[in-house]
Amino acid sequence: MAKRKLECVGCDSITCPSTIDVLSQDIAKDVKTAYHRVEDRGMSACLFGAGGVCCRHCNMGPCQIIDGVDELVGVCGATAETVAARGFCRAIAAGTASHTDHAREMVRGFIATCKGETEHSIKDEAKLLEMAEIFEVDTTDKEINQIGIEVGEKALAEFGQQEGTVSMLKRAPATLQALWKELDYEPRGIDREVVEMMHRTHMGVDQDYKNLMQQGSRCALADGWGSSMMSTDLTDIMFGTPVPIRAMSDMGVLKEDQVNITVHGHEPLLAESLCMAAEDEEMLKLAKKVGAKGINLAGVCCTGNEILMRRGIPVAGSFAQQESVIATGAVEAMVVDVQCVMESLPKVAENFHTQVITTNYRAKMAGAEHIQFEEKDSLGSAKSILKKAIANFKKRGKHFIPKDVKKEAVVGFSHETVNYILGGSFRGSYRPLNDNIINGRIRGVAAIVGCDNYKYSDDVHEMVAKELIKHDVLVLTTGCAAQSMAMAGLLTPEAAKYCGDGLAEICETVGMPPVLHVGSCVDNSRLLIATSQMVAEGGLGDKISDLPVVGTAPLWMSEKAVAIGQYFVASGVYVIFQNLPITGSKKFSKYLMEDYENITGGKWDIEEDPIKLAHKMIAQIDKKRAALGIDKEQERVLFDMEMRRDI
Ligand code: BF8
Ligand code: SF4
Repeated sequence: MAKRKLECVGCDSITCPSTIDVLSQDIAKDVKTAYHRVEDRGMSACLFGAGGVCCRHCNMGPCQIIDGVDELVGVCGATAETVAARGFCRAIAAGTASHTDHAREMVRGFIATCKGETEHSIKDEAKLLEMAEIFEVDTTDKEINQIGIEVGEKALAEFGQQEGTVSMLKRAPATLQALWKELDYEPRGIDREVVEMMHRTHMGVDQDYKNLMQQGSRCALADGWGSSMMSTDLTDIMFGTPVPIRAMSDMGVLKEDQVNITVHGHEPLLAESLCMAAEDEEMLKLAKKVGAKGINLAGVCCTGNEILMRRGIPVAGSFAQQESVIATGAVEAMVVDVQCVMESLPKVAENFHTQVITTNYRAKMAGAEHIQFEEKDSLGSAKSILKKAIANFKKRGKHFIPKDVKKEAVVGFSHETVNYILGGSFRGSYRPLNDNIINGRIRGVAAIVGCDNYKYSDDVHEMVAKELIKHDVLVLTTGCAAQSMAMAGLLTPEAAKYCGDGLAEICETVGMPPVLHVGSCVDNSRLLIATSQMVAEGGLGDKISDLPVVGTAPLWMSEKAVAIGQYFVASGVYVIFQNLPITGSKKFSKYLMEDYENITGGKWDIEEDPIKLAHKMIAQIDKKRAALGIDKEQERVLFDMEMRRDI
């Protein structure tokens, strides 16, 4: 098939071979992607917006503020720091609301499951019992589903709770819990913090950027240590806590001779039900009837991560590839639910036989067909969706599946797995991780999380990760960043070849990749638990802020990333992005990027250049190592057999 020249400047930022290959085929010649729209729009970002100093919170504006120019404060008198803080806090509120509304659906689905109203069941009883302890549910003489109902109802009540604190905070180190109490950061109820944040950012309410950020932190903690953590745990209990599993990723996972269905979005109830339905004899027979050899499910974005981590179902693409996946012409249906779904998808699908199917009453799209996913008839809903896709198979016309680009990856590193993979199957413990940080084989730990963003080249995650592992920094990854890592071949033990000597030795001994896939964006809560367990294990200080641990979401685009960043900063972690809408205010930028370190021990930073960004992370790790007194060059002792067995 002939290729066309990609005539857009945005495409200079594509390095992914499969994306280039798909978009340059003849069949994709009329497809417009975000790369094209970046070029077509022909506008650079508004400097006021990019700097966070454009306010449209009331109809006297919009007001563009110039920091330090008296005439250019808002009509109401709002200064640059107030406007930047209000905008930043609204992003936290929106991100928290998204994770929270997702989590609420998971809790409701969990309760329905425990009541026997869905086709799912409890898979991880031990984890449910741990949760019962946290939520103070008496388990004596109760059968497991009853315990589940009581845990679920207590979890659900925390969304609307007005007083007290959310239960999961108890999992944080005692030092951090005490600090949150002192700072008045403890979330009282999950929804309450989002509502209060929206109120305080309304015109004429909170006009003190420091006070706004007090609520910004409380709201973000309601996300990380509240709704996201609940969602991750209940999802694990229902669908299984991930364990390492080999799987494939990239558009090459689509199959010539099968009905290809891609699942895109975030809520795993839909994806899990589709997985179950795709194994159903009736569905397989229907597929055969239309000439297909089977049903091939593949994930996109975070839903992709959920089924990849738990079932080894392949991932076809990340956020940036969602349009390209359709542009293969080989997808019978793209099934979507909520979040990160581009409005352009039905338009792209018009060029092919692909049916875009929306499934959630909260998220409909013009040009898509809606089939409501009913959680109480999950298998029935999933089958209706599959039937639609199967019927489409015969309509598949010219298509192009990039053949040689699918990449193998080892995924499924829940914080429990990290515990066991480094601690041995008989004594799960973070001791070996802490010891190897103390002895310097592992310099520190970095989280690379978050989205893709067409503003920058698509290999930023890969560049940052390679620079970090080269300097012996163990990388944990989630979200679309994890998918880029898979496509770059960094999620395999063989990627040890990119590591410094110390980290390479650990990876070779344990047989693990230097970049560990920890899950979807909601699963960043696993990283909070991992850091808490590192503190509990001892030897690396008594606070999360003492640990040589850092985080980044370099290519962030979603407001969820801001909420995630803030819950890490409020927990004591250094977080760096390529840009943030705060630079229009000197005071507010200084507050987040310098002063915050004296409040929580964590802070924000910005660096556009990926390699410099990685080195800022390394410098922060080294600063923490020096403070812990573990920065001295130690004599390098190679692992002997006994030490290998020990690890
Ligand atoms: O929650 S990483 S582009 S898919 S927001 Fe969206 Fe960003 Fe991907 Fe998942 Ni997370
Ligand atoms: Fe302008 Fe103040 Fe209204 Fe914002 S709230 S739009 S700064 S007048």
